[in-house]
Amino acid sequence: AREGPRYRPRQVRPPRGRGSSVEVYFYGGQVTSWKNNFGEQQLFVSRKASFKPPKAIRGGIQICFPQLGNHGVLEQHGFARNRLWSVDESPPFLDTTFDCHIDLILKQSEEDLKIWPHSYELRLQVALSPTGDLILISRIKNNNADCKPFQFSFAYHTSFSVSDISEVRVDGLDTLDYLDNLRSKMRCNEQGDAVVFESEVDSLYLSAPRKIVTIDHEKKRTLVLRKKELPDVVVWNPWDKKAKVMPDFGAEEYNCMLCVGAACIEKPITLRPGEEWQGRQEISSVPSSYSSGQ
Ligand code: TA6
Repeated sequence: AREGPRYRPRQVRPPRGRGSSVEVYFYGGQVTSWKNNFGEQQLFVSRKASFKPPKAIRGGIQICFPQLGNHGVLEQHGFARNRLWSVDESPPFLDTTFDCHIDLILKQSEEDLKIWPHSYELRLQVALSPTGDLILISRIKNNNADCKPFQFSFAYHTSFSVSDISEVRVDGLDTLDYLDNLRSKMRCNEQGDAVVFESEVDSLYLSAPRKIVTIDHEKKRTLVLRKKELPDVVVWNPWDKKAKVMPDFGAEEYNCMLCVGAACIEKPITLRPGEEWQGRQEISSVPSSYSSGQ
């Protein structure tokens, strides 16, 4: 049966015919397409992705809240990516300088109260800048009437489309400590080391600087990720073995995707009633003449 409009994507295009565009699903509050000003697709979504419950959409930018991974009592990556969001009708609470944006809100549900007994407000603004950059701003507020604080982790689990994963390099993560989830141990990236990909990678870089640069040689393209209030960076590629066992992921698709996203995991955020937090991730896609030193 045709899914209702709630499970169909919303296209967002800037005025004056700029080439950029963004597509968002209310399911998961998830960006599933971002085209830069040249009209080039920057994000990866698996051809085997499901766009309705119970699986989160495989790819795009998953909103992981209130936890990342399964280091907590909730389902993997929390519940926000598995819920139906709605259009946020209240006045844009965030950056109103953008002439192209969509504002979503995830409303508290009775079922969720049972698994996460806190009253919260999670609002997301997805915007395109005049130069075609993609900006995501999330605002989380503690609305607990019982004066209880709550703690959460958060990630923009961002899957980029790349030409050939073995041709991709991530700069800006050198000298950082990182949690290697494959070996469940802390490691350290040496000075000047770019992150390159020859096998499965599942890492959480801690307290990364504000700018992360992903360089895709074949596409002659550089993605620059900037972030605020999101100190950590998740980096993930399942490689061939994992790819084969994920039902919503094509066996060969590990070659053409890379997840690099801003997160706040190592030190979860605590909000007291009435307090709020804003986490911002901005990505620009520039021709690869750009050097990461800039
Ligand atoms: O990137 C962090 C991570 O937790 C990886 O360990 C891997 O599990 C990935 O997210 C995908 O998780 P998912 O629940 O979407 O299959």
